This record gives sequence, C-alpha cells and structure tokens, in this order.
Amino acid sequence: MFWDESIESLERTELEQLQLHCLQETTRRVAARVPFYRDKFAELGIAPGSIRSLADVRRLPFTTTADLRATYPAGMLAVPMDEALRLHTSSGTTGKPKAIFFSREDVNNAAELCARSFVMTGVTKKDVFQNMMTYGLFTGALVTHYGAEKVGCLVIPAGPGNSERQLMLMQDFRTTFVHLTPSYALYLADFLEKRGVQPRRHLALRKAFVGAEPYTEETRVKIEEGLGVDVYNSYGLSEMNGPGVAFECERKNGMHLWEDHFLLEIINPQTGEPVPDGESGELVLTTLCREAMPLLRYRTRDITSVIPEPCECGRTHRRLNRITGRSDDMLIVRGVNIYPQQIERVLMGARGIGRNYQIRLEGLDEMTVSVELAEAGFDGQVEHLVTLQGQIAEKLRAEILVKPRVELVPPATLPVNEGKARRVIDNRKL
Ligand code: DLL
Repeated sequence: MFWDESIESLERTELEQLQLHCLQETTRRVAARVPFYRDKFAELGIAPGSIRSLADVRRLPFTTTADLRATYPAGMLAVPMDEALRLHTSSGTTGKPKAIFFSREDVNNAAELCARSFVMTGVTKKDVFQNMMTYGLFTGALVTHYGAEKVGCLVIPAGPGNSERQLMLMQDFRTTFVHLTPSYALYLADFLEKRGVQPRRHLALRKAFVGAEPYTEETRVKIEEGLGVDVYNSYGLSEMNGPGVAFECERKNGMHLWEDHFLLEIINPQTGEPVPDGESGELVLTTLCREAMPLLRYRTRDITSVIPEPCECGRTHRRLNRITGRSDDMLIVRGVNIYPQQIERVLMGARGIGRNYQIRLEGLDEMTVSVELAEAGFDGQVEHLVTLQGQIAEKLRAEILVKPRVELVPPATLPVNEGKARRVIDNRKL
C-alpha cells in the first residue's frame, strides 16, 4: 500500500535529480540566510552556486550537535521568526537542549512522511491509533499525531505511562496500532501479562511502531510476542523533523529513508570519509526540503549501514539497517569498546530473563549488569538462579569480551522511565 506511489517509487535517476535540485536550493538558502553557514562557506572557500552533483555534498561542512548548542536558541533559523510555527527541542541530557524550528510547510512535510510511513505497513483511515510517545517538546508524539490524522485515523493522544488507562483505552476504542519506545513496549507487555490480558484474544491491536531508542531483533521478537503485534522500526531525530525519517515497510527488513527529503551519507566517524554501501558507519543527513531550519551534513552519531539492494515492496528509497548504537554511546570498559546493544542482544535472547535491565559502571571499570527475571523465571531453587547467572555472565563475556558481574533481580524492580530508558549508569572514577 502506498500513500504517494509516484514519489515513493520514483525512478532512482529522477529521485537523484530531485535531490540535486533541492541540495542546490538548500545550499543557496543557508548561505544567504544563516550566518553560521555563510561564515563556514567563506572559511572553506565554497561558492554556494558551485554544487553541480550529489557527490559535491562532500565539499560542504559538517554540522554537529555542538554547532546547534553554540547557536542556541535561534542562530540556525533560516526564516524570519514570525514564519516559524512550531518549536521542538531534543531530549538533551546535559546543558541546553537543541532548539528545532518548523515552518508551516515543515509541519506539513513531517506529517506527510509519517503518513507515508504508516500507510506502507497497511494502516488505513479505519485504524485507531493510540499514541504512547511523550507529548510536548519531544517530537515523538506530535509529529506522528499529525501524520496519523492526515491518513484519517482516529488518534488517541494517550502519551506514555499509566498502563491501567492505556488498557482501558485500548479496550474501549479498539485501538489497532500504537507508537511507543521499546522500553515502554516491554513494560506494557509485562503489565498485560500480569493482568491476564491476552492481546491477540482480548485486544484489537495489530501493529506497534517502535522507536526513539536503539533496540535489537531479539527485543522486537519479545515485543511482538508480548503485545501480540507486528513491530515496525521507527527512526528519526528532532533535527530532521523527529519521527518519520526512516520506517520499515511490510517486509520488516530495514527502514526506508525518505530520500526526497533527506540526503544520506554513511561515513567513517573517525576520518569523515565515506564508507562503501553495506558497510557500517555514522549516518550523516542533509535536509532537502526543510524551510525553517535546514541543516547540512548533520552528524547524527547513529551507527548503521545502507542496504543497497532494491526492496521487494517496490519503493526506490534505500533502506537503513537497524541502528546498532551511537558513535558516542560506545562504552570503553577495560580498554574494550562495547555497545549497550550487544548486552541487550544477549539478555533478550536468554531464557528465564524478563524485560528490563540496567548496566552500571563503578569504581575502576567494574561492570554490573542487573536484569529482571521473567515472571515465571524462578522456581524457588537457588541453585537454578546461580546457574542462570553463570550462564548469562559467560554469554556476555563471549559477546563483549569482558566478564561483568550479573545481578538477577525480581520482576518489575528496576526503574522505568516514561521517556527514553536510561540503560547505562556510569559512576566510574577513572
Ligand atoms: O527520538 C525522534 C523519534 C521519536 C524517532 C519517536 C522515532 C520515534 P530525538 O529525541 O532527537 O528524536 O533522538 C534522536 O534517538 O539520533 C537515535 O540515536 C535515537 N533513535 C531514534 N529512533 C531510533 C530507532 C527522536 N528506531 C535519537 N532505533 C537518534 C535506534 C533510534 N535509535
């Protein structure tokens, strides 16, 4: 199913022509309107009219999170302030957030991309959408809210948390799809299990769009089983509208990145050089249609790779593999590079293990992995616990090359965040 078939399956050559045209426009606009880029171009000796091919994008400067912080609050604005219609901020953990402005056209485009993303998995106006992302400054809820309204769905702006009320709404209004973080999805699955709700029997729920945080294939399977749904990966970032940048189609095999709106590069995060298709690196995105706040070569810090083969669904926009981590959330423990996702993969694939975990780093590089047992995971025999603990520690050692202390805790005892999960607590004194 297509929302806009002509653009979603546009011939590659035409798509690339369109991209080039938009890239040229964007380059000219930022040079004329954003002092940050005007100065950068002057420094690098770039004439804004000199972009002649898509490969020329590599002559343009990168933009980083630090640049957005340095130009906070409105230094990146490319339209007069009274043309800005909406402000979102990114969920920064320290200091000032990043402020992201939307014009009327940007709000509309963001919704359009979400509409495309929903419809490609079979969503229609008959569907009922319970939006469990956080409403507010975070883009996660509002942007998808507008997208689902565009499709014509009934939208229930539930926000996350209050699982009792979520269940009531799902039952009373026959919710068919939800959008939520993987951590809340796992929590909700636990809640339903405890309440004796069998989602496939008792609910109308069919699909869950899951994103805003990295998660693994193993977690997808757990959510699919726990909520009785098909899970589609939903990727985006505030700087690029929020959700709706890349979504999975019905094949559930990589996320189509909407290339008429974003120019994609994958680079080696150390050298800044491009990596060949199919190889892992940092995703770098240039906005092609954003009016209020266009960004050139934005360093997302997200590690992924391009799937170069065409998708069977007929869409020509290339797919990204699951984000395996961020180039800056890599942990270095005893000299070894570790991504939290490696630990998650082991835990979520292990039998007897529940749905929440936490990684603590203390002292001089001591790593503890606390993980909840499954509801039915403990038969009261301590030696079984000890065996399970040993097995998990061993599996983790094989995966991350460091043997952590493993702590098995009762179900529903680790903290749950309403927004993004805080999986790693680093109190090391290094
Ligand atoms: O998280 C936008 C969003 C909301 C996307 C809802 C999808 C669903 P930010 O708060 O700016 O925006 O955080 C963006 O979150 O750079 C990734 O590191 C991470 N992220 C988002 N989606 C995924 C995903 C929103 N599907 C940052 N898989 C991004 C892995 C994700 N990481």
